[in-house]
Amino acid sequence: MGFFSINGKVFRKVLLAGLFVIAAAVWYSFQAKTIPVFQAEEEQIREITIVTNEIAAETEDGKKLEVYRWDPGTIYVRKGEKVRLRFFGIKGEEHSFMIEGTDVQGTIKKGKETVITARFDKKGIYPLICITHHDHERQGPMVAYIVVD
Ligand SMILES: [Cu+2]
Repeated sequence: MGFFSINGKVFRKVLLAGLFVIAAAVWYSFQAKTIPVFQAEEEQIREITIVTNEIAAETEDGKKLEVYRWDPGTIYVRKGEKVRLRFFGIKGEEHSFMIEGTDVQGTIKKGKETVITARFDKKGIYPLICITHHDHERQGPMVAYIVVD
C-alpha cells in the first residue's frame, strides 16, 4: 500500500511537471509568433505624397486664368490608420494650409518638403485647404479631400 501511494505521488508530480512543460511550450510558441506581428503593426505608417500643382489657361482675348491644385485631389485613409503626409512644393512660391476638422496646419515652400504625421480616428471627409489660394480671386480654390472610412 505504502509502495503504491509513494508511486502515486511521484506519478502526480511527473504528470504536473509534464503539464507545466506543455503549458510553457504552448505559451512560448504563442509569444514567439505574436510578438513580431504586433511590432510590424505598430511600425506601419502609410506614406502619401502630395504635390502642389497649377492649371493655367488663356482666354481668346488674352486673359490669363490659373488655379493652384493639390495632386492628388482625393486622398483615401482608413479610420485609425497612421499616415505620413509628404507635401512637396512644385508650383507656387508658398502655400499655407490647414486640414479642416483637425488642428493640422503648415506651410509648403517651392522645392521643399513638409512632412506631417496624422491619424484620423473619426470617419468623414476632411478638406485640405490652402489658405493662400482660398478662392477664385486668389488662384483657388486649392482644396483636396481626405476621405476617412
Ligand atoms: Cu496654395
